[in-house]
Amino acid sequence: MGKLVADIIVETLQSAGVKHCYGVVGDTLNLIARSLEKSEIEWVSVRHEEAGAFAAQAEAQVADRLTAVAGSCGPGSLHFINGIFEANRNRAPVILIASQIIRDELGFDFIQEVDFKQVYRDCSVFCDMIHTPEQARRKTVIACQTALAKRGVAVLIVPADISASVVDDNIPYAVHVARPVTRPSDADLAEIAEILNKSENVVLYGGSGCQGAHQEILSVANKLKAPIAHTSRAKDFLEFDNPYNIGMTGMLGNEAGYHALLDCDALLMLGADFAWRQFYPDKAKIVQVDIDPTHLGRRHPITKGVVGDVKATMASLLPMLVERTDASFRSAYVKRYAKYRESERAKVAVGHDGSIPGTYLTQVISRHAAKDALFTADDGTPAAWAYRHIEANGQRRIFASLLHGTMANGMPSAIGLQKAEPGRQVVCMAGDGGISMLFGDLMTVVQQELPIKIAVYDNGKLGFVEIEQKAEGMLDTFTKLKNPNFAGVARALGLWGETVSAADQLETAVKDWLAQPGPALLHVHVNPMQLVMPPFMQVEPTIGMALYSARAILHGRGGDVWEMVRENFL
Ligand SMILES: Cc1ncc(C[n+]2csc(CCOP(=O)(O)OP(=O)(O)O)c2C)c(N)n1
Ligand SMILES: [Mg+2]
Repeated sequence: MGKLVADIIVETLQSAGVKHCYGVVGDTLNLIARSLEKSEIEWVSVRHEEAGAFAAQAEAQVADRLTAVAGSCGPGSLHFINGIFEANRNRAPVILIASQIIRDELGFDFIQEVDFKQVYRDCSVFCDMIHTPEQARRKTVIACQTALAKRGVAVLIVPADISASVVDDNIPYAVHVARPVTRPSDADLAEIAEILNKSENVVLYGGSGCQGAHQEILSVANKLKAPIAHTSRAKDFLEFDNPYNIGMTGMLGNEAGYHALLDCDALLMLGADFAWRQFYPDKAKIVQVDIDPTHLGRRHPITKGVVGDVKATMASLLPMLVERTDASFRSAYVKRYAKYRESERAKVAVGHDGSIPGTYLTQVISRHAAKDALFTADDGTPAAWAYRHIEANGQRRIFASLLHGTMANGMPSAIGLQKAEPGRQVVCMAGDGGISMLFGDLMTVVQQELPIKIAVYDNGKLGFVEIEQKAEGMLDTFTKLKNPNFAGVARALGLWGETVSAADQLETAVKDWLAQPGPALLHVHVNPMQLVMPPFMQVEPTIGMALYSARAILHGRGGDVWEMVRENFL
């Protein structure tokens, strides 16, 4: 008996593990929507498709399962693009069903015609159209399988006449996902062991590939008496229960991690593809372990690169390493890191005049949030504060746009996390710029009855960009934001909403906010002059700040300079 292609597509998505499909319905998608309604997949209506893509990629990451988004033809499926870039860069298995105008009109600039294959080619691991009704099942299977196996976005373009076709569907194509354990050859392992055994001071440097390998990494660090530095993305996996931790490197990092990498003789990179080349050592031998062979040596020249899962590779390497007794190099950096943490803690306090620095707000949130809370943070100062001031414990997770670096990721990602984990506390740290960008999807939070807790870090500006401009010696340009009372807007939309401006009221406000049973938005006026300091005072930013100060004073804005100095240096 014949089967409707729309049903075949949805059935295949369901068998591949899809639980939610985020999107906005319309014309060419309507038949698929009807099939979805009959299926076990839950449809989540969003207000802007971009928000749906952010949500899907967050769900895909936290639940480690294929998650779907679907759009109508033309603008509908085009709107996902920024979230699709985010998903693909985060290696999140997401499938976009991009519905298309009928085949007969393709190629004639028909109304709403968009060549999705061109548009999505650079941000997907699979991008193809179902050309005939007969190939519907096979192509949907291979799209799902590619997203899961290559870990990224599959874009499946589905012309409306194909969804509406009925075909004989009796060939049992099905999604197969293999999860092999990969480790380097014995010869490769022997070579790595020799480099590490012969080096004096070794540092381990972990990236997001360290997920699930905590114990094996600590065993290697113990044997080599090596400190462990990590990227921001690896914070969730390496900061907790780790006496050898020396924190993050990079612009968000600290000086212990930064200097250890520059001072070591051998660097063992584990599942790290950190992009900024200036943070790599020039004189040390670098050994890189990565599951993706294309990552080996692509950021900085390396001595030896091997392919493997971090967990399996460390377990195989351990017996080949010579146990050391001298832990003085490691102790020096662990102490340096402890000193940095202490001084950071001392610095994080109520601002002058009782104002609320973003760092202080983040510490209060960290103190009161659940032990297994899921955090999202908008690109901008909220992401910087999240990675520096949310305490990791092995259960908490932080989701920020570290690879794509997009604004507005926070609140929509929180939607996906809460859909995936209805029982967990989900906290979004939003910028005033970030939240405004996809503001409409606060209505999705309400419509879906998701008890997400949103804190808006309202500094009245595009703060991070203003810091960049100041570091370049510029006066702030086009960064001001004229904001509404976000709490009032939240209440009008159906969320709980409160505003807080004084530091002495913050603790109570945060507790009230987190205790709300439903969606809640805390609007916090944060100190607008707080800077994100790099782990070292680079020469360029220092000169830049001096130039900015000189220009600001010349423009009669000496008060701004004084406030910036007072909030950050005094
Ligand atoms: C979609 C997008 N547009 C622009 C930028 C450039 N950008 C990076 S951070 C930022 C400012 C963010 O402002 P806000 O959300 O208010 O956070 P703040 O840094 O002020 O705390 C901008 C404009 C970007 N990363 N993504
Ligand atoms: Mg801002």
